Amino acid sequence: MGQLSGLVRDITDDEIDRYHRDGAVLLKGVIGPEWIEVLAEGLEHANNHPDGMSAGVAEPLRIDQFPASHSPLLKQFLDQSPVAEIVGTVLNAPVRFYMDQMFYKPAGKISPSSWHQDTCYYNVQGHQLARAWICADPTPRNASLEVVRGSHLWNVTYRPPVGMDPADDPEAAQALEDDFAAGKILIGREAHEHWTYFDSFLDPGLPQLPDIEAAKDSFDIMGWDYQPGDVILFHGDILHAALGGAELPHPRRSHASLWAGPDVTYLKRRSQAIPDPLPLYDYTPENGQSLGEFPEVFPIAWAPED
Ligand SMILES: O=C(O)CCC(=O)C(=O)O
Repeated sequence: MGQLSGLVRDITDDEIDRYHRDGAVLLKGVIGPEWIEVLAEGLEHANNHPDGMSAGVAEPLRIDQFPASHSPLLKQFLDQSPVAEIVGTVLNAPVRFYMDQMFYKPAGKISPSSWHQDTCYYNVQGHQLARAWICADPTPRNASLEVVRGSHLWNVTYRPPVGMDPADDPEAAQALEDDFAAGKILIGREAHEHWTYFDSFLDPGLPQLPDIEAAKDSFDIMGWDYQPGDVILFHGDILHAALGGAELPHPRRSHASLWAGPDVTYLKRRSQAIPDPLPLYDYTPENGQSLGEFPEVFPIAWAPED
């Protein structure tokens, strides 16, 4: 493995403007090949060491929550690669790491990831939630990410398309409603031991996602051919998906990390589908508290120079 480099090139003002205007931008060639080797090995390690949060959503797709917590090379990637700097440069703000995910799609017919927003799955909100999507493998547009341009500014939180439907189990749903009304968070610490997407509550109070796939021409969709070293940076509220069905001779191994700028605050959501970061369960965060109030859990990962 060669020497580990910093940011390969500067992020341009035009790229920063496009992120804020469109809600997503492809940053071409910003991460060096030696970091992609670290990423690839880190993803292989996570894939070979499933834990209680490695949900086989629909085999052979593997999605891991917080994979860097059990893959030392992924942790190194998050701590030392230029990812935090890239996010902080685009936000022009200090950034804190919130969580990461692995989407491991084996060679052959690539599974889709259906349309969704990210932030409605988590107990956080803010305009400065940004997601860095980085793939260890070349990925043509028909297997990489697509987004609905500008949907980060629609000011709507859609219902995540996962979870227990209250219509199927009204009693269990009422118990969850009661817990929520009593100020409890719905997904506890134990979820880090055993968790699936279907443990959450399909919040009927949130609007259902539009059927984007069925009416694709009605939406302004952006997507990109992706090469390792690129970063697709997108806003936490943007609608996005990955197409399925493309045949690839190699796996399509992606890592997505979620980063928070200063305006990001804690928010208990009925639609929470992903557990809070494990160390946060040692605290009792209240709605509206800034993540910066928990510096042991969310230290500043990168900050612009004054
Ligand atoms: O890589 C994928 O297939 C999906 C990624 C995604 O939905 C995300 O990072 O939020």
